Amino acid sequence: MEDLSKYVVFSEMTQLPRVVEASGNKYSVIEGIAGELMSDGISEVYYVGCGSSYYAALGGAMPLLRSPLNTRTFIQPASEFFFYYIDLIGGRVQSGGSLAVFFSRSGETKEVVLALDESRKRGVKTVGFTCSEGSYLDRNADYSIVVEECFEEGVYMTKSFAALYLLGTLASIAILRLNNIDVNIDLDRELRLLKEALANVSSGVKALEHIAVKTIGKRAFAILAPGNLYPVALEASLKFKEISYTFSEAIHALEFRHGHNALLERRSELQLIVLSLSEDPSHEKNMSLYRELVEKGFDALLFSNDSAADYFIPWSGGTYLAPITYILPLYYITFLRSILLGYNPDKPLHISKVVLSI
Ligand code: F1P
Repeated sequence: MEDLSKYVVFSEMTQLPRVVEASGNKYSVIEGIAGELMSDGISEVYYVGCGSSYYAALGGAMPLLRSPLNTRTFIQPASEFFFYYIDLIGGRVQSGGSLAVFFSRSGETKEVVLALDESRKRGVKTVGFTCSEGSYLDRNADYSIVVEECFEEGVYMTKSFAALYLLGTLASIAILRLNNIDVNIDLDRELRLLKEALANVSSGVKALEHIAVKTIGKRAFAILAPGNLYPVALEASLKFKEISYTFSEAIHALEFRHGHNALLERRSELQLIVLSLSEDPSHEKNMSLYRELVEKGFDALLFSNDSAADYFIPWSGGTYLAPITYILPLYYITFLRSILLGYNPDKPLHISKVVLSI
C-alpha cells in the first residue's frame, strides 16, 4: 500500500498515546473540581455530547453506571437533553443539585451551546470537557478542562474521542472515590498500559491492512460488543459511515440472536466484527456467539485480548480503559478501507467539522 504517513488522519491516529498522556495528567484537576461539586450535594449527573463526543460521554460514564452510587446518572445526546430532559431537571434542582458534564471537541456545537445555556439558567452546575481553548464551552461552563493536544487538523474525531472518553472516565472515577466507593483501579498503571497498547496497535498496521483488503467486498459492517465495549462499537460504526461511506451498525453482542440473525440471508454482503474482553463477565458467552456465527456461515472476526482472537488486542488492564484500545484498530480499518475504495480520507465528503445550526 502507498505511504500512509502522508495522510493527516493517519498521523492523528498514531498520536493517541500522546493524547492519553496529556488527558491522564488532568486527573488531579478533575478530582479537585469533583470535590467542590460533590460538597454542594449533587443528586444527579448528566453526561452530554453530540456524535463521537456523545459516545465518549457514554463510555466515560461506565464506572458510574456499574457502581452502587446513589447519584443518578444519565447519558444523553445534547439535542435529547435539551428537548426532553432540561424541563425535568429544572423542577428538581431545588431538591438537590444537578450536574451536567458537556463533552465537545470544538466546544461550539449548536446543541451543546443551547443545552449549556439552558442548564445554567436553571441552576444546573456545568462542566465542559473540550479540545478547544477559548471555545464557547470553555468560556461559559462553570468549570472547564481543555486538552489542547487533542484538537485535530482533520475533520474526523479520533484522538479527541480517546481524550474525551478518558476525561469522562477520570471524572467518573473521581466521583466514585469521593463517595468512598472502591473502583479497584491503579490509575497510573492503567494509563501506562493504555499508552503501550495503543503504540503496539499502531506498530502493527500491516495486519489491519490485511483485514481491510479481505473485507473490501462487503457492503455493510455490524460491530457486536457487550457492556463497556458498546460505546466504541457505536463510535466505530459512525466512523465506517464517515470515513469509508459504509453502512454499519452497532449491536449489543448477545442481542444478535434477537432478530439480527435473519441477515444470514444476505451474509455475503455483511461483515461482522465481534469485540470481546476476557475480563468481561459475558466473555465466555460472547465467544460462544462468535463460534456459532462462524458455524452458521457468517463472515465474523473476533477482536479480543483472548488468544483465540482473529485480531489480538494487546490489553492486560481492567475493563474501564480497555475500550480506548479497541477503537484504534477499527479506526485504521475504516481509514484503509476508504483508500482501497478510492477515496481520500483527508477530504471527507458531506460532513462538517462543527455543526453550528440545528
Ligand atoms: C462532534 C461532531 C463529530 C462529527 C462531526 C460533527 O462535535 O458531532 O462527532 O464527526 O464532525 O461534530 P463536537 O465534539 O465538536 O461537539
